[in-house]
Amino acid sequence: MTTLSDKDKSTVKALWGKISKSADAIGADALGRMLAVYPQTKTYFSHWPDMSPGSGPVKAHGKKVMSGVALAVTKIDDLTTGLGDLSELHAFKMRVDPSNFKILSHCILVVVANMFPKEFTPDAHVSLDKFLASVALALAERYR
Ligand code: HNI
Repeated sequence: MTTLSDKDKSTVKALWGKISKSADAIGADALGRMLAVYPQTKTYFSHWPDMSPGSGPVKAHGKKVMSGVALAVTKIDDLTTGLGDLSELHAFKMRVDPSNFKILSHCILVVVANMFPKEFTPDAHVSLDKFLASVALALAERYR
């Protein structure tokens, strides 16, 4: 597993400072893409009236997901502890297969690259990718 260096942490915090005002839009687009591109992820949201990109539930849940990412940025020094409660919820309440965390992480990366091409430098790309992989790993922690 990749550990986040001090440089990764400062790069992610600086990037987050530039993009967090668009967190809701990033979340909505990333979640909409996840459901459209990886339809196996739709099983968890079958109670929604509309799972298509831009729908009300997709926007609302995208916002929730990004509040989790915002929390992760504040807990970047200890993601396992910081995301422990969220991991527990996904494991035992929502029962989300942890392989899906990597899928959503990928979609978030794609959306940030798409919405912030100037900020998405190679350095920012590496550190954000490592950070999202660490978030996915921390969310998978309470499954056993
Ligand atoms: Ni996730 C609820 C954060 C990935 C399915 N999810 C949440 C909540 C947050 C959150 C925050 C609200 C918790 C609460 O009620 O207190 N989810 C995150 C983060 C990621 C993630 C940070 C990864 C980056 N969640 C996923 C994935 C799936 C998923 C990949 C399924 C494919 N999440 C859910 C479901 C709920 C949920 C289902 C409950 C929704 C609801 O309406 O109660």
